[in-house]
Amino acid sequence: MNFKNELAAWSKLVDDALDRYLPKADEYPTTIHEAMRYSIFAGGKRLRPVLVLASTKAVGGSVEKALPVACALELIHTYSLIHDDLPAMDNDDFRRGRPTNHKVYGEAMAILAGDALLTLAFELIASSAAAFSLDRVNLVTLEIAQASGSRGLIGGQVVDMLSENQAITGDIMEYIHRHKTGALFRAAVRAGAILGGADAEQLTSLTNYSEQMGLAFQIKDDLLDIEGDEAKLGKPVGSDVKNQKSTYPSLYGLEEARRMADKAATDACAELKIFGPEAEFLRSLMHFIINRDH
Ligand code: GRG
Repeated sequence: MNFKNELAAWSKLVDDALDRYLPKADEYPTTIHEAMRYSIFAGGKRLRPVLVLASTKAVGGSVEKALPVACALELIHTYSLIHDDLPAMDNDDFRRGRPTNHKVYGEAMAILAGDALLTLAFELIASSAAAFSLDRVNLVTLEIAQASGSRGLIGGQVVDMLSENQAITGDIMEYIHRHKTGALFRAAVRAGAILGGADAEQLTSLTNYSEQMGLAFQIKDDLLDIEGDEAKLGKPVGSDVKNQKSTYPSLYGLEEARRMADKAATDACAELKIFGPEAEFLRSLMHFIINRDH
């Protein structure tokens, strides 16, 4: 199967599993279940769950058995987006081309929908004990809890909020991205590897892959933002780099940011050399991320 078809097949596997794991929209109390489903099925790329599955496959694990943990990562990612969009945070009206959760269900319900998704994520991880040893489930729980907390995703969000409207150093920007974006990618890859029974060398290589991949993803995200904004304004790409908030292109310039993204992607793939064809999907995923247009 080629990469695009495999990505579509795994995304469908994840979507179907999410549909099974989430309470149905008509289950009482219906509003919260509708609100949870509204954001989960809003057209996300499913990168984090697919990373869990690809990583487990790379070390010879079972994709089917890893599905609850894969879905848990998507639930946590979606909760963070719902909360990030709230008026107290980014105050966004649209996400994935649709009105944000709080615009449809109100602020209180959006907060609760995010809370419920985060809680369900850990319920799903715990339910994996039926398919894996308790040791592995315990390690995966630790991994995902740490990546989601104040030393991970939430820490990144806090530093981002506190840095708003300030000139920040490259180190602070790196902290923000490593935590806000990188932590969940890293946890996804490591969780898949742990579930699949990775040895120490495999786990180290996959961890390094995930960190370089997260960096490449973030720089690409910054580049897409500039290209999108400037296309809308009819300006040549890169003309407004100095007026942007702190991003890789604004701190390092457009050309250097592109070079950094390419280097991170190359370094990510180099980490996969100890794996055989089972890691082909991870290599292609890196290329997909670095070449994506949204
Ligand atoms: C509120 C705890 C809390 C955290 C919020 C996720 C987040 C932290 C903020 C959203 C803004 C942002 C740009 C975050 C960086 C991570 C990122 C690029 C998210 C988008 O990920 P994609 O492209 O999204 O995988 P889809 O929609 O495809 O799932």
